[in-house]
Amino acid sequence: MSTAGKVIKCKAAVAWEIKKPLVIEQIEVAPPKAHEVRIKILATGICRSDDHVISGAFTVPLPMVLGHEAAGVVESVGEGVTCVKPGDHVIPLFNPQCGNCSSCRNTRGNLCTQNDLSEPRGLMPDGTCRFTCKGKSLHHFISTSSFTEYTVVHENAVVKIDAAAPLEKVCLIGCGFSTGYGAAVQTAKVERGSTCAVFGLGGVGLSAVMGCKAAGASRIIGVDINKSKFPKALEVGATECVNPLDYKKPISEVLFDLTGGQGVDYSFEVVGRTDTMTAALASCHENYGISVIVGVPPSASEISFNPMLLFTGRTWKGSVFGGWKSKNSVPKLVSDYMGKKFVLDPLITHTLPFEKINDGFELLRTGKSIRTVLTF
Ligand code: COD
Ligand code: ZN
Repeated sequence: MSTAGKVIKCKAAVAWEIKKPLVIEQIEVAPPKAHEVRIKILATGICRSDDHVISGAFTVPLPMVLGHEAAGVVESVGEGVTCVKPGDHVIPLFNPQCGNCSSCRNTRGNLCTQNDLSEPRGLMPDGTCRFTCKGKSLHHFISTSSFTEYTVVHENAVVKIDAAAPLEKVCLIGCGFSTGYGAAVQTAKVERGSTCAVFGLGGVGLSAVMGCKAAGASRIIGVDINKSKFPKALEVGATECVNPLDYKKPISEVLFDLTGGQGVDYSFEVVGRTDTMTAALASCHENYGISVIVGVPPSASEISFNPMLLFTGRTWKGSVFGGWKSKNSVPKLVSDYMGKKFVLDPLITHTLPFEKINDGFELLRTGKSIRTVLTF
């Protein structure tokens, strides 16, 4: 029996309050309005940003259905939707691509003004919600909300992918993988034969390592204070790893020593700390070095640094969603995965049934997992 046009009752993990576990509830999901798409979610990763909401570090309106790194199948579409149809395999896009705003129109831009990241309202673009639970409206998370069996997104925040792609793997292309990989191949545009340093070897940092490797870097130095991260980094492409805690001198000097006094061509900050941001900048070549900030800094933090670091010619840039225009790039990244241009398996350390979502968060908080994928 078709569910199109009807309210769907299903399971979702609801964030009612910060610093509390998510609660599996039965919720009602309204049908998609014009230019909206209702998706049956089949796999979703747990990302650090979801946990930032629960810990209170990322302020959003509650109650909310979190989750944003996902893949699923279109259940039904609202009036006027032409980009997808029921049955299509899709990835929701936390960074939409409307095609009309200044960022979408600029060849170098990718942070669509329709995003709900910078000042989260937790609503559909028309200002309303599609989820209710116990008579209360639940907010949407960064244009996606995937910790639910069904979600509704705007057509600008979803893209069709190859139906043959394994959803429980390619869901990572919805956030973590693309963020790190794109920082290297898209934002920094790492050149063949170059030397790179990646600060922070979590899931996003490992994806940056993979991007440096795919771009043909000949040396990729992993930097992390937790040496248990090194074997996996070496497995996905790092050529060596260093632990700043093993040295008395600043890590930037260590990296200069390792590169014959030159510094690295490209450095990536994938930790989210201001001290590692300046250390990564200082580690790259004084003239043509490029340093990319991928980690989200603590809110309201500031950096003071010696402007000579930039005066000599270094470039310091940031990267959101790996610099990719989401609608254009996500299907291509899925094809590249299918064409074995990169792997995702090393990033997926745990797969759990959706009901075990809070266990998945615990694995993330205790540093035991890289990515946990929840299946429905
Ligand atoms: N020096 C070196 N490494 C360090 C240091 C330090 N001082 N401190 C911690 N680390 C290491 C940790 O040991 C850990 O291995 C790594 O840094 C961080 O890894 P994780 O697992 O905490 O984090 P990731 O890889 O999941 O990445 C999270 C980011 C920190 C990059 C976070 O900012 C993020 O998720 N960024 C993506 C931004 C984004 O686009 N968000 C929007 C939607 S998600
Ligand atoms: Zn994410």
